[in-house]
Amino acid sequence: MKDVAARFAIGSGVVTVEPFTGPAGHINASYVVRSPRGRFFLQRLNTEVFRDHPRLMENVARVTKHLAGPLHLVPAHDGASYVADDQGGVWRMYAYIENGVPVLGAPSGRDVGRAAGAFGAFQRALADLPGPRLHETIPHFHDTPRRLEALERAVESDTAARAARVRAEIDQIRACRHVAPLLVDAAARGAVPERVVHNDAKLANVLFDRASGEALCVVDLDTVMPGLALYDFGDLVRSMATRAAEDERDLGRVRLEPELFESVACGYIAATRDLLTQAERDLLVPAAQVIVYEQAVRFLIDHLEGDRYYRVARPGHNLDRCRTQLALLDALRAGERALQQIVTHM
Ligand code: GN1
Ligand code: MG
Repeated sequence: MKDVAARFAIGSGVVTVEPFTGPAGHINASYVVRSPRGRFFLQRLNTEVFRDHPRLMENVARVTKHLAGPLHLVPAHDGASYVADDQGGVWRMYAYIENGVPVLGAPSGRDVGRAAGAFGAFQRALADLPGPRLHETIPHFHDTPRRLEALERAVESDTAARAARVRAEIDQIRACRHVAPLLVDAAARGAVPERVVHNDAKLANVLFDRASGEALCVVDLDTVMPGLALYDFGDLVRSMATRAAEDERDLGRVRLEPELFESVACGYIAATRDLLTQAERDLLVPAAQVIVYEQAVRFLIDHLEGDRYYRVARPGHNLDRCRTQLALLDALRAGERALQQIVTHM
C-alpha cells in the first residue's frame, strides 16, 4: 500500500498507511496516509460495484473541480486521477480534510438541517456544471421497479437458501409495491427534471466544521450523476429523520421524528428555493417512501444473495438493515399526512 501511496503527488517519503476509522461506507476500502506533507485519504475502489472506474473518476474530477471546495483529488505523479496496481486494484487519493468531522451517533435537529442544506447547495452548485452529461456510474441506480424485479429473481433463485426465513419481509415489500414506480414514472412523464444529483445523500456523507459545527462539504461522489433531486431528498429523510442507526436491531427505536423531518425539509428547501419546481416539491414526501422502500429491497436482495454487495460485520447484518428500512417505511406511510402538512406550510 505504501508503494501505491507513493505513486500519488504527496511529496517524497510516505510515512504510514492506516485503515480509516471513521464512517467508511459499505463499498470501498479507505485508508489514511501520512507523509511529510501532511495527511491524505486513500481509497481502493470496489470495482465489482463500480465497473467503469475511468468514467467514474472522470465524473469525480469534473465535479470536485467545479465545486472548488475542500474536497479535492490528489493526482498521481503521471497526472492521472487514479492509480491501478498490478493486482487489478484501483486507487484514488483526496487531500485529508483536517477540520472536517462526521456526526457520530444520533443527530440533532441543527445537524440534520445543516446537512440537508449542504446537499441542497450541492445540487444548486452543480446545476451549471458545463457539459457533457456526466457518466452513469451505475446504470439504473434508482430505478426502484427494476430493483424490485431483481428482488423477485433473488427470491426465485434463493442462492443462499435464506428465502424461507424472510417471508415476512418479502410479503411486506410485495404489499407496498405500488410505492416503487412513483419517481421513475414522474420522470418518464417529464413531470420532474433530470439534474446532477448525489444519489447517496445520507448524513454519513457530510463533513462538519470541527470548530463551528457548520456543514463543510458533501463527500462520497461515486454516484454523482444525472438523476432526480427527489432521490437525494429521499435519502436525506431516510438517514436523518430518525435517530436510529441504519442497522439498529431494536426496531422499537426506529421511529420517525417529525421535528427532525421538519429540520431536514427546511434545510433542503431553503437551499434549493430557486431550483426546485412545484412538481418536485409536491413529490418530496412520496420520495422519502420510495427511497426507503428501495433501500429495503436492496438490503434484502443482498441478504438473499449471501451478502456479496454491502460489507457486513455480523451474520444477518443486511437483514437487520432491511428491517430498519421497513420499519421506517411503515412510519413514513402512517405519518404521510402530517409530513405533507409540514412541507406544504414551508
Ligand atoms: C452504499 O458507499 P456507501 O456505503 O456510502 C450504497 C448506497 C446506499 C448506502 C446505504 C454505490 O453507500 O446506494 O444507499 O450504502 N452505495 C452504492 O447506506 O451502492
Ligand atoms: Mg458510496
